[in-house]
Amino acid sequence: MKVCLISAPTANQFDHRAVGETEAARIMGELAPVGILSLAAVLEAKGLQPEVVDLNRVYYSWLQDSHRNKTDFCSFAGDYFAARDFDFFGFSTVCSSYPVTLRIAAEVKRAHPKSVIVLGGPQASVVDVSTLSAYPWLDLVVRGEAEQTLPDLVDALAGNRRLEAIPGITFRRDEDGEIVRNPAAPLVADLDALPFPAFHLFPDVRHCRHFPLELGRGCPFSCTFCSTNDFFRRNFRLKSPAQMVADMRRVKQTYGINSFELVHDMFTVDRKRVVAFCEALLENKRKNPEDDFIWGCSARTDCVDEELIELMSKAGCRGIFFGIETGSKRMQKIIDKGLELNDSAERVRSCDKYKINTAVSLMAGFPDETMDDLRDTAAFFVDSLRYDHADPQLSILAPLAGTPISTQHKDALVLNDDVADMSYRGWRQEIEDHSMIAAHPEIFSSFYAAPLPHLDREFLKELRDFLLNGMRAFRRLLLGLHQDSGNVVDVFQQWQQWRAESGIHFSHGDRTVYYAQPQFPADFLCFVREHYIPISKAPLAITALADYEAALLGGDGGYDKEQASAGNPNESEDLLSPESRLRLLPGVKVVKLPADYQEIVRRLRQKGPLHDIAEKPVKLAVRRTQSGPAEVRQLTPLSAELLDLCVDGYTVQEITGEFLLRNIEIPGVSVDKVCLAGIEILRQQRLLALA
Ligand code: B12
Ligand code: SF4
Repeated sequence: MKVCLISAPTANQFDHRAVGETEAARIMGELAPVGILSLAAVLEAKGLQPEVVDLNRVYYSWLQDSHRNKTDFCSFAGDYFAARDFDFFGFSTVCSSYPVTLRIAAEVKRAHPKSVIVLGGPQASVVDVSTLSAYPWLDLVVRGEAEQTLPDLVDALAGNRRLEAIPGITFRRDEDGEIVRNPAAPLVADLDALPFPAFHLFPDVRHCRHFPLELGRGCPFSCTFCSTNDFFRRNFRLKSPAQMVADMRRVKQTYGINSFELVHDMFTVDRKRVVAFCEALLENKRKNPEDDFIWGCSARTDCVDEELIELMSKAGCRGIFFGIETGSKRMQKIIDKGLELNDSAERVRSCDKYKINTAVSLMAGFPDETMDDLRDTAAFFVDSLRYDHADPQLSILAPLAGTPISTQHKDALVLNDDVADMSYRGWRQEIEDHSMIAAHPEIFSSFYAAPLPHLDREFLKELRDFLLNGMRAFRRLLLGLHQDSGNVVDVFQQWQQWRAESGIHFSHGDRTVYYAQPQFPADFLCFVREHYIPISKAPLAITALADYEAALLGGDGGYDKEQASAGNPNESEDLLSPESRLRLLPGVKVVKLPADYQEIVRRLRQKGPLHDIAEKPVKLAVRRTQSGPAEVRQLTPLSAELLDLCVDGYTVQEITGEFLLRNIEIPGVSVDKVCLAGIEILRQQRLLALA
């Protein structure tokens, strides 16, 4: 039997910008479909030769081609499969791209009517019966983990067994068209016994920066919005530390990659096993110092402590995804997450201390949520900005099929253009997808929004856009405003009123576009200066923060020499002569502020008062980096004088002369020595270069 396994399309990174082949290969590599590669390895072990098709790659080819050829993606994919002959087409499914996956499956059935069309993965598994009932071109759904089911199914389809005898499948019976749901298949008890996933069938994986490797399955908790706990039947399993280390070494040897995204929804359930894993990694590194593995994982804040975080950091952990979900104590109980929020904030701080980046994942739009709950979530979001290694995220609840929350509200789900996150953050929707979604809320519930009796939906969506884009454009100012006002939502409401009065309006569709564009931070800074600072309790601190952000955004308050020559990368080794002329390095700006920026940042980090920040003009050197936060250095008065003179194009000799004229001196040190030493320090700090 010729088997083709097809990944669910999940790459939306290509939608809004041109992405070259190298970056595209990296993106697709990092989205490697671990589930079907595991299945492909199991089939290979049984002597079959399955093929794997990555729909992300087909999508990328379509985008490259679409300027010349005006077909839609679905027909393009249909043509792609029409030219390939298989007996078995197995589609992996995820909620966000389920409609387009089903439409592509229809094209495949049209081109290969005798083939069997099979679905698997987290979405089809929970809407198996309704999907088969609604779409006659589909033959079968494999529910849940499929390493044991798939080989049996292939055997049955080859005529060696009856479908009724295969646990874990739902199928359309040939004789009468009836949909039959067999009992569930057993879980894979020993994950170590699975073969290494067939990454050799997925060439893009070699371009990964972070290689996806499965660490385990199943989470014992029961959050009401989560689908994955039920999917793996709350049965927590981990691969053994020895197996994980062996898999990581194998990746390093085969692909030369030592950074890993370890796939598990909730790795840290069992502290002892996390310790054992970290110790195995440290032991491996002692034996093989070249194995400098770094990795990221998912955890709950109540299943880690500072000591464990320190050990994880030593063992190479560089990123943790924390699902905090809501900043409201009340909502924590309602959604059965049950986190103690002060502890959660402490864990984010501990990770910052050990330089572990944290995704602080929050959600809003729960049916029971009130304005007070939303304020608490917004506060948790902004509070986490005080830690440089924290990356807060805010999504609007998408009720996933089969979850308690979507079942409870199934008759009150709301459909409009961009209600739930899935509609625009998930994979691109076509008109045809919209009609499928509208016709079958029970199958596509994640494209709907939950009812919000206590909140204004438009307010929530705009707040979300405001926070996400505000954090990117003016992180510390946002934190300062939150701290000064008591809650960022109050500032947001004032901003909403100001922008309406200032004639900044947008229709629903344009809101997200407006917030993502540079016009938003520019308008917002006007708001802060015109409206907020006059009523602020800490006008000086807020002015300093606003001036700093304005300078970074390219507004007033700073000067840079990006037009300066890029300079020689080894230039700090070149000797200075009296005739040497200096320039700011590209990307460096000098910003003048009315108050001590370092002190303001220190107080923001410690939630200290801002109102008594005193007037103290300072200068900062800021270097913008390509990614990540800008590097900031508050300049000593001497360095500030030197930089000023360098920016004005003076030679070392002229600078010395100016110093003499301005009476700048350090007792006991000659002026030329002060100048030379100061300039050397600025060069080592990579602020200055020889012109
Ligand atoms: C890694 C991951 C991602 C990665 C990308 C993964 C990729 N390859 O593209 C990223 C971070 C990008 C991502 C994004 C999203 N994700 Co995600 N993700 C995961 C995660 C954590 C691991 C997936 C994995 O590798 N699992 C391990 C393998 C072994 O399991 P598996 O994939 O389920 O495969 C097994 C079975 O399903 C089955 N199977 C799978 N395919 C097939 C096909 C056939 C033919 C057969 C027979 C069987 C079969 O057999 C496999 C082996 O047993 C899962 C949660 C989880 N633990 O699975 C969520 C999960 C898949 N994601 C989910 C969601 C909701 C999303 C987002 C929509 C979130 C969002 N709002 O942005 C986005 C969608 C992105 C998009 N643009 O469409 C949900 C899906 C729920 C659903 N009903 O579909 C999950 C289950 C988590 C959850 N919250 O419940 N995700
Ligand atoms: S802890 Fe995470 S994985 Fe576990 S049920 Fe809750 S949301 Fe799902």
